[in-house]
Amino acid sequence: PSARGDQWCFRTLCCKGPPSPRPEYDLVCIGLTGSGKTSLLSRLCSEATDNIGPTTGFSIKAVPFQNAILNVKELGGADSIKKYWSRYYQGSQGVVFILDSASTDEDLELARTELHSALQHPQLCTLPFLILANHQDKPAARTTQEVGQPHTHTY
Ligand SMILES: Nc1nc2c(ncn2[C@@H]2O[C@H](COP(=O)(O)OP(=O)(O)OP(=O)(O)O)[C@@H](O)[C@H]2O)c(=O)[nH]1
Ligand SMILES: [Mg+2]
Repeated sequence: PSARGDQWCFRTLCCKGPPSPRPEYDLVCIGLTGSGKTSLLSRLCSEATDNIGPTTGFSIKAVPFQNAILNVKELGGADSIKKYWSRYYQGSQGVVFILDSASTDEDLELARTELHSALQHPQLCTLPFLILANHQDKPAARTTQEVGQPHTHTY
């Protein structure tokens, strides 16, 4: 190999420097049980989404994007866990709230109540807030506009 080639190899292997670090942000992900929090985060991490069970407690995933890494803390949505959500809000820099757009009206109202208390929580109320209307593939799914409408009872 020529001296030039050696030099090229050396430069390529040694002089490239570390990849520029991506900024990291800490997010909290909430929503009723079954809304699809773990499924969504697993998909974003290119992990298998079959055999996902309800999250007991919380789970943290580092979700890589081109310009940033989001460290997302999912809080399980079961009733026994939901009541402790606010204990895990501290340090969050953003919020993702997942809705099941195909749920019953009753569950959607329950989700609305939880969403409103999260939006009003002192540790969350100033943060960027994403509300994701999930389960859009189901025939019964409400559109994002319908999800946003206040529920009207029809008798
Ligand atoms: N059809 C459909 N099914 C979904 C979707 N998202 C999640 N699921 C299914 O819904 C079920 C519950 O999903 P999870 O991701 O465990 O829900 P979760 O919000 O993490 O639930 P908890 O951890 O109990 O709070 C699983 O069987 C998923 O396969 C979706 O967009 N469409
Ligand atoms: Mg989960």
